[in-house]
This record gives sequence, C-alpha cells and structure tokens, in this order.
Amino acid sequence: MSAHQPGGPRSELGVAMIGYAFMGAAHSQGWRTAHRFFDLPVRPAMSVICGRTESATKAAADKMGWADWTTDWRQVLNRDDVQVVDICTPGDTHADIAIAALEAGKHVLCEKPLANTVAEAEQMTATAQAAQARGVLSSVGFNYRRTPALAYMRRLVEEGAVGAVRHIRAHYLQDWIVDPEFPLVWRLQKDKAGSGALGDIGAHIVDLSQFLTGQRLTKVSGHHTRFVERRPVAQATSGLSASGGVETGEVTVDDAAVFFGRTDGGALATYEATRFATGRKNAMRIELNGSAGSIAFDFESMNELHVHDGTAPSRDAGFRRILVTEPDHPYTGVWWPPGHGLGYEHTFVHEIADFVRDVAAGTPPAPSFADGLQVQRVLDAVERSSAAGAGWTAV
Ligand code: SOE
Repeated sequence: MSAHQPGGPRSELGVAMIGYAFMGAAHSQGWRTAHRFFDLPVRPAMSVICGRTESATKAAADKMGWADWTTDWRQVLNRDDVQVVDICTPGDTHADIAIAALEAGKHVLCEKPLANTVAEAEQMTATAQAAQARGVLSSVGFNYRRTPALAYMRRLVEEGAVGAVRHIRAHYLQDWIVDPEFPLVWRLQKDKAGSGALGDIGAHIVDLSQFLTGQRLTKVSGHHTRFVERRPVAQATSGLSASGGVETGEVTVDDAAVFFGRTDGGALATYEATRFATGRKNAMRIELNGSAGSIAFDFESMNELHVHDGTAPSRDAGFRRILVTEPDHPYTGVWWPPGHGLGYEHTFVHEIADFVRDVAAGTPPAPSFADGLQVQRVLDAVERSSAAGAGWTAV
C-alpha cells in the first residue's frame, strides 16, 4: 500500500514487477535491498508481481518478497499502490507494457534491450518523451553502468586519464549454449528476443562503450552467425539453465556477432558478442586506448580496473591494478570495508537506488528510452551490414 496522502509527501514508492525469472530475481533483489543500504528519499514498496502462470507467479511472490501477485499485467496499471512498473519480461512484450504503463501515469524501468525492433523502440521513446512532459519518468536497464569500477572508469575518462580515445575494444563472452543439446529457450527465438548474442549481450557493450567515452557510433560494419541450427524444445527453465525433451525446434537468432564502428569522437571501436566462447562465463571486457593512457576492465574481475598512464616516465610504464572498493569510489561507500568486494547483484541494487532517487526528485533518469533507441539503431545497423556482406552501414 502506498502511504501517499493527496497533497502530502509520499513515503513509499509502490512497485509492480512484470516477469519473475532471471531478471525478475535480480531486480527483486534490488527493490528489496536498495533502501537498506542507500539513503533514499522514498522507500520502495514491493506491491505486486505479475507473471503468466499462476502457481509460478505465486511462488515467486513468496520467494522474492512481493506483497501480492497477478497474472494480468493490465490489472496492475489500475492500482493505487503502484507508481512504478518494472518490466523484466522477454523483449516481445516490452513495447506493449511500457507504452500502456506510461500512458497510465506509471514510471517505467524496462529491461534491455529496450525493444525487439527499431520501430517499437521509436514508439516507446515517443511515448516516454510525452510522458516525461507530464512528470512520468522512464529508464532502460543497462545495469552494468552501475558497476562501481565502470562508473569510476567513466569518471577517469572524463578527467582525461586516457586523453583522446582512439580505440574502444569491447567483448562480451559467454558459453552457456556451447552444448548443442542445450534447449531452445526464449533467448534463442527471434520472435521473443529480437536477436541473439547481438541484442542480449552486444547491447550491453554498445551502451557501455558510449557511456564510458561520451562518444556515439555513427556507422558500423558487422557479421553475425549461427553455429547450431536446431535444439531440443525447452521444457523447464531456471535462470540461464534449462532442460529439454526429444522434440527439436529451429534456432532463429544469431549465436555470435562481431562488428566494428566509427564514433562521432573519432574512435575506432571493435565489438564481439558470443555465447560460444568456451570457458568464458560472463567475460564482459572493455578496454580504451587513448593519447594519454589506457584503461581495461573485465567483469569476471569486476572490482578491478587496470590503468596505464601513458604520460608517466617510460621506466614506470605498465598497467596498474586499482581495486575499486574504496569509500570514495562510486557506490562502494555504503557497502563493505575496502577489498571486500561486490558482485553482479549489486549492479541492480545501484540501478534501482539511482532510479528511485530520480523518480523522487522528478529528474529524468539515465539511460533514457532515447538512449535505448540509439543502441537499438546500432544493433539494427549491424544486422543490415551483416545481411549486405559486412559493408559500412550508417547507424
Ligand atoms: C544472458 O546472456 C544474460 O543473462 C543477459 O540477458 C544479461 O543481460 C547479462 O547481464 C547476463 O547474461
């Protein structure tokens, strides 16, 4: 229940979450925890969770701490105890839910990628911009921006630690579908996910590279491919794990994508997104090389940055490891003593803390739907380039 009195201060921000699987669990952790560590102006209230299957939704509500549950997402839009709709469903439902929620006056946090197509993302962005004029806010969940080391990397770039950025080298390497018997989960179906490795994890590195450098891709050249054409139809899924039967179905998305591009700031950027990098679990790596130095990051060592100061005397040259766990690093001060480290889930806690603060202050959160749309345009340009034999394609 919202404690809001008409005309008075709101002490709670009621949230409805749509979806309860991997991202639903990650976001629930954020909603449960953010106000317990961060000093927030309003306290999130986990009002209702929504999913398609009654028994699973009810179980998710109990397990993740939601006060109520429903199987009808439209129903949550009429509730007075809901001010925020958090969309954690596959991409094929993002546009319908986000547009209806914004039009109903609910703030929206939507998982990435923003949509399955540029046309959907454009519609969502137009709706979000109209809603923002009425004080209704929205954001897309590129959670890795909230990794302390990456937030600090951005600060270092802004302070000139790498000088003029010449190279952006971004890889997102996973291996959870290397086994051809791994089932055909929704992330491998174009009608549900929009694209494969490209949209699911390539979207993160496109967003991050632009966030870290402040530069935007203007043209790309790319190629994507599929290594396994058919897989057992999924029977049960949990997080990124699944079991399948004997019946098989067609994989309709890319398994891996490589692309490079030019930015409006003059950098040459290279990207690789794959779920076939055997042995790499969540190796989201990004390295910037510039006129004054370099910075490198790997999510598998997410509390560290490797920084080279190219202006130091050559006898002292080399990459220095910075442990990003000090109280004056982004986000870390509210957590544990230096060196004790954070994990994947904290990126969602930070995302939600930032979102709650922005909603309470009436400040448009970042990344916006417009940022999500721009990423979608990059992904679309990579697909068009791949289809046309990898030539330069404008974003
Ligand atoms: C699967 O590739 C996945 O769960 C992505 O969907 C997430 O965005 C990423 O954070 C981890 O991997």
